[in-house]
Amino acid sequence: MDLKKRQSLLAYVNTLESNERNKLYKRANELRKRHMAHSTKPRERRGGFDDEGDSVVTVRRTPPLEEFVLKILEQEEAEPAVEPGITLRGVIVAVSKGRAEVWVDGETLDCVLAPDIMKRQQTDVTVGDDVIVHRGEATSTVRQVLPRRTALSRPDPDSGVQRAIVANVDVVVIVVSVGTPPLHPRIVDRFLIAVERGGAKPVLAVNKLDLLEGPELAEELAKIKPYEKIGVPIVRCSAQAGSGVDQLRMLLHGKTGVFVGHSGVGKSSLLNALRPELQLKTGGVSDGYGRGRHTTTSSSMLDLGDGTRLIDTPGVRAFGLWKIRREELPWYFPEFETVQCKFRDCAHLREPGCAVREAVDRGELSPIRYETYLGLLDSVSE
Ligand SMILES: Nc1nc2c(ncn2[C@@H]2O[C@H](COP(=O)(O)OP(=O)(O)OP(=O)(O)O)[C@@H](O)[C@H]2O)c(=O)[nH]1
Ligand SMILES: [Mg+2]
Ligand SMILES: [Zn+2]
Repeated sequence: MDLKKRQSLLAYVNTLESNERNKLYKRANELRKRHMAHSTKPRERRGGFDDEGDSVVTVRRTPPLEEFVLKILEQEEAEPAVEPGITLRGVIVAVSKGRAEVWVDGETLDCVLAPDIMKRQQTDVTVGDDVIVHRGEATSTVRQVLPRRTALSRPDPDSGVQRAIVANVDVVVIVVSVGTPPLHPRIVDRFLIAVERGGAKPVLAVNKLDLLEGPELAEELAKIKPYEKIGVPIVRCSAQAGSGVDQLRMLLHGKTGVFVGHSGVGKSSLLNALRPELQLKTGGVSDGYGRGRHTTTSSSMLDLGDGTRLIDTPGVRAFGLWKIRREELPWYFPEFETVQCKFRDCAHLREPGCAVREAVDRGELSPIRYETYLGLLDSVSE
């Protein structure tokens, strides 16, 4: 067994509850006893005298118990034991290291992840995933993650591996706020690309409308005009005043949706406004820049009871795009097509006569969206 395999199996052992672990160690001990009884390996010689007059004493080396724990786990991975229990289909509503909560027929099962699934947990297991669960006498185990209909993912800011945010949602509600925190269009552009790539539909929710009025409000709302132009459904709302909440409810009715965005924009507050019984924890905004306090720390799926399922997620600082290709980028800026740049395969960068660039200069295309585009182009050209 190679080192990686050993490490991943040992990591799995650490996720087991103490009674499961005790059972495993008991079995390993039995296995070791049998092994020792049948072992034909020559005994180690130490001290005493052998045939040739050398001094020897034979002692039996006892292999560490861990070896037998690993042996059992490896064997079970190759051919899962037929334990008593039933196989069920469910949906993941929360995930933690090595474990998942799964809704099965209206009941929440606390499950462990099978070792082969745990190995790729960040990429392969997330809230919204449809799964096959084996419900045993003591433990329920997620045995299989079913193919996703839609996905939303990003590179993990620390490790760089692909990290699934949610799976199988119909609608992604990108939440921004006016005032505190101020409306940041750049993250909206990035989310829109990730949503389109993953196959879900976007909705832009502009929250905290109660905070501003007059020219200040107009200035913030001007930032969302480009999204209106490209046909993104927009809800202007206030979780506090309750405005726009009905419109949001209508857009989400009967669907599975997720709320994403920076910390402190009011994702959890909007969910509470949609269904006060949820009583999700909400936090303040902490500094002069109106940055949130990362109140929600893990994603969870909530059932509104009318066929609507909504996922609350922790606020993100930034949002990267997973392995996007340079040629792919202009597809996600549909407004570029409207000006019909005459160059085929134009990167709309510095090419003289590029219609996109000219339209930006004339103010017909949003300079902010164009800047996002240039930023992304730059990041994929490295
Ligand atoms: N004035 C006003 N404040 C709001 C509104 N919506 C949310 N807030 C406040 O904004 C702060 C952050 O709200 P949360 O709902 O915790 O924000 P979040 O997006 O869930 O933040 P994270 O969980 O950290 O990602 C709280 O103090 C809310 O009371 C709104 O419509 N108007
Ligand atoms: Mg929250
Ligand atoms: Zn061009």
